[in-house]
Amino acid sequence: MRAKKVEFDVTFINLREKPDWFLKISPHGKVPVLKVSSADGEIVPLFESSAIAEFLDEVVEPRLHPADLVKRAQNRAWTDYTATFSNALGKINYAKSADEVAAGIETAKPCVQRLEDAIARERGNDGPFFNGKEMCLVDAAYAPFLQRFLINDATLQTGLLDGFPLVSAWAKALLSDERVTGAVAPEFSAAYDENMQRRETHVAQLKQARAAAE
Ligand SMILES: N[C@@H](CCC(=O)N[C@@H](CS)C(=O)NCC(=O)O)C(=O)O
Repeated sequence: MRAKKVEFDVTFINLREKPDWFLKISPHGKVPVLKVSSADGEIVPLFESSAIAEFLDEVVEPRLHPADLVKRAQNRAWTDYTATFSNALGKINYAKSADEVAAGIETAKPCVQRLEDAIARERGNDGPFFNGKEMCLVDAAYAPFLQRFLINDATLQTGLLDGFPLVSAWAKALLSDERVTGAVAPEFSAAYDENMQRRETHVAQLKQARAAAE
């Protein structure tokens, strides 16, 4: 919505204490949910980020999906791949020991390699976004996962992205863009750190040890 300059109201919720109004409108109790007006003026909740993004792309100009049908299908396929990608990065983010982090890095490498290959093969320009100069729906799909990984990587320093210059530059472009950084609650970084502590992750242990040593 920020990329399309749509005016909207956003309510951030605590996922550990989901409000009743939210549970009433979210079919599977997950975020995001977008309330929109249907053709007959009824307010209906849309859910699942991909479905929401596709809907917005159909109703609000400019189109972020490529005009070319094959390219569009390829983009949708890479958006689907976020499930595998986020799963792999989750193994690093939620690792409870240095050994688990190291194993997570090994699991993530082939996933990042696939993205690196896709950009090298399919983009045909210097970016900085997945398709080129303009942000697209694939960018919107990957940004949250890259954002969370990079918050932790500032501490973990896995070097995971170092071997993948295209993905690395892509992540940098996304995380220096206000449409991405402005999409989370102002207290996001602190709340994310607290989540890491609650889950007793290795990254939280490292942060605590460093803070204690300072
Ligand atoms: N495939 C869904 C996943 C939504 C999802 O997993 N949301 C998470 C946060 S990123 C959530 O609401 N979790 C709360 C819960 O499962 O209770 C999408 O992309 O919209």
